Amino acid sequence: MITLVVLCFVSRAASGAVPRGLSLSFALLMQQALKSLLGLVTPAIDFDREPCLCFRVGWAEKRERRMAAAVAAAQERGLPKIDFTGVGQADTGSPSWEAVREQVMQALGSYGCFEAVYDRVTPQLRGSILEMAAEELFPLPLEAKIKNTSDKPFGGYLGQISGFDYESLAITDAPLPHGAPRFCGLLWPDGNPDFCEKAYTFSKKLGELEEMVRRMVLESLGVTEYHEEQSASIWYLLRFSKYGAVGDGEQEEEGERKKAGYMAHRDVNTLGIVCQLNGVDGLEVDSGDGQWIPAKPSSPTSYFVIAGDTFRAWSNGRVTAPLHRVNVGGEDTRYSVILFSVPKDEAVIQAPAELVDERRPTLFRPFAFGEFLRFCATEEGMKAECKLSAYCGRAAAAEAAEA
Ligand SMILES: O=C(O)CCC(=O)C(=O)O
Repeated sequence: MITLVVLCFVSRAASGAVPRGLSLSFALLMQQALKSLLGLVTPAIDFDREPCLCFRVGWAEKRERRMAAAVAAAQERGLPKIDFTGVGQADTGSPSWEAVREQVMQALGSYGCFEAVYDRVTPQLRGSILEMAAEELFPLPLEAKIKNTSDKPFGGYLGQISGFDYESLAITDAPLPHGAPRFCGLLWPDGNPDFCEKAYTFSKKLGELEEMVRRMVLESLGVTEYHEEQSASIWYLLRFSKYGAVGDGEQEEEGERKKAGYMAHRDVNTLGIVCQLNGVDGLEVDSGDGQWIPAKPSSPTSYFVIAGDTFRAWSNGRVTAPLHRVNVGGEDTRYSVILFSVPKDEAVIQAPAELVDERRPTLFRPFAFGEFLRFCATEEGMKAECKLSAYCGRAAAAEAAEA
């Protein structure tokens, strides 16, 4: 959810076709974003200002080599990898907990993301989740899938976007006993008890990882006393996503190969735990210096933990919320499932006094999460490069105070 992002895809949008159901300016914006995602628009640095035409070839080659070297360096560097094996919620204070905690804070402070090796979800359970998603959930008729509705923006079924081969369904309160039965009861006449039970166990285990990570951050920042209050203000959403296979040459349009993915975005919630279900890579995270680092799971027990805007605001910028995207262009369908921790609408996101001082003044004005979410769904919010800064960054806060 709550990754207020528009799915992208494609040569279609990049070549000018406007997805139905979107306003023209928003569609143009999307095209721009898509073109940039697909490398069709030159980035901010104006590489096109060549010094002299006769040096063009050498200059372009040098530029390509420089860029290739930067990409290779980012790929080599990879994302931090943290092993949670043997570390559970009951281990708070143990040396192994503290060692993992240090790495978690370091990773979320610099990248806002890391690969977690977490063996509490067995590869068998993970395999069943893939099987159920690919063979039972996504093949359901559209009439069934659209019953997955929500009163929150981006909280239910997403799909049927012209030219974008992407679909997604979400279980609200998945780690609670009522979440999966409510979802399954709407989609299958018999409530699919097997799906229900597995989705519940899976999200409960991921919820435990989410809670550990959040606790470690609060401990590192010396504000553990807020953990319970923060946990009470959060709910969980489990989102299944399917990125259609791009197919072979037959689907090429005007010589351009179709691509599928999710354009670069920051999540707005607290944390997201991404599980790439099949072996189709595509998730990439901005290194902070303009390079995209591929998030390739290194084991069948790997997950990517990604911090969202809310955690960034609450920690007064100690936690980074990274730009990330999904870049899929191959012949295989990609399946992923993500557990998001989402603040309740009425939760007020405000950095604790302990995290604010003269040297580190508050970066964002306090905001009610539901209001922020609604802003993100407006055209202004969609356009904003950084939604959090646009909504409640210090400049925005100063303007609001003056008005
Ligand atoms: O499917 C994925 O791997 C990640 C999708 C994503 O970035 C999101 O839903 O926010």
